[in-house]
Amino acid sequence: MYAQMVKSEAADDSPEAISFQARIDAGEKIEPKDWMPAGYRKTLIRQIGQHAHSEIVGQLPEGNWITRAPTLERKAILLAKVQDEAGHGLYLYCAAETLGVSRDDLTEMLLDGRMKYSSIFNYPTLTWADMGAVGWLVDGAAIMNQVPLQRTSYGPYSRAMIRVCKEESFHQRKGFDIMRKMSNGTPAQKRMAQDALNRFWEPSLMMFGPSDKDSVHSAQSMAWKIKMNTNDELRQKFVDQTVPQADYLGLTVPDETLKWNDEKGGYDFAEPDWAEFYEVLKGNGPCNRERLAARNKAWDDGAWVRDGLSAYGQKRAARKVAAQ
Ligand code: FAQ
Repeated sequence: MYAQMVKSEAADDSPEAISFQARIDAGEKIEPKDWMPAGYRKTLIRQIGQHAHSEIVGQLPEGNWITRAPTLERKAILLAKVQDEAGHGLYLYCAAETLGVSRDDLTEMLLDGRMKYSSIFNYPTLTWADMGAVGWLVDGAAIMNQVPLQRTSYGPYSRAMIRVCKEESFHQRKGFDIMRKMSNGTPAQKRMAQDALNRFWEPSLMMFGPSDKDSVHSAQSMAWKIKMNTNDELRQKFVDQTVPQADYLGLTVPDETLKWNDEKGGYDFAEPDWAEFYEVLKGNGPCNRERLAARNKAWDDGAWVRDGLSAYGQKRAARKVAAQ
């Protein structure tokens, strides 16, 4: 149904497409029942779907530490944070559904590898300090990307982002608080914090996507205001925001080339290892298999709930017909 719907839309130089672009240029929001080019719909489904999957798979690295949090308070906070991520996934699946794709279709595309999720979640969380690094760096990068997306052209996506960003800000502060505690703790705790920063720095830079010269979708997505900034612009902003925070913690960003550049008003920094990034995207990261196995198991284990709900729905519908 989804493929059919995408094909049936008018060509890009049609009068509909021209007035659509004029609406985008004027800063209007596009709503689900409005006409939209096939490519716009397809790009949104890809991006919102990938974003939703990232929130859901993103529960796994932190979920790994719920049973081992050092105090009851830390456990309660982590539990709430992981639940928030599940909620973000649900808002985003709902936003994608307004484009005519079902949540089941999206999930199946994730499980059989047709859809991606963020590369960052294919890295393991080895110590408690990683809970700090994930909140500080991963949620920090997510916010950097998502704050501009509050102004994205598609109404349901933009509204989902407003809510998500409020919660992500809390997550980032919670992560920073763990890093602060550990950096000011015993020498062993400080070493753990530094080690977490060392391991999560480059993967966090990769979250913004390939460099602009290699980004496939940026130009068109920005013309449609699906994306508001390029990948490199956001990566630069993230580095500029995060380096002083690392300094405050007394930690060292693992990049010997890192240097303030007065002329550009930002840091010069080393590009992450793009060969590693593409390997992770191909499914060869440290935890890709484990993450997909966990999602497949959850999907299979939940089959009885979905079956029960659809049987109940059918029964109610049959009763309504009988009563008419
Ligand atoms: N990982 O042409 P571009 C979070 C793919 S939320 C995997 O530049 P685009 C919250 C890309 O899909 C994190 N794949 O693509 C949280 C494309 O492949 P395709 C998720 C990546 O779409 C925190 C190809 O490379 N956030 O973390 C990645 O214009 C803590 C070419 O790239 C979002 O999804 C990557 N890092 O720009 C949860 C935000 N980068 O589809 C739990 C919305 C690129 O053609 C715990 N998304 N690719 O096969 C976006 O802003 C964009 O989609 C980008 C990529 C910036 C991610």
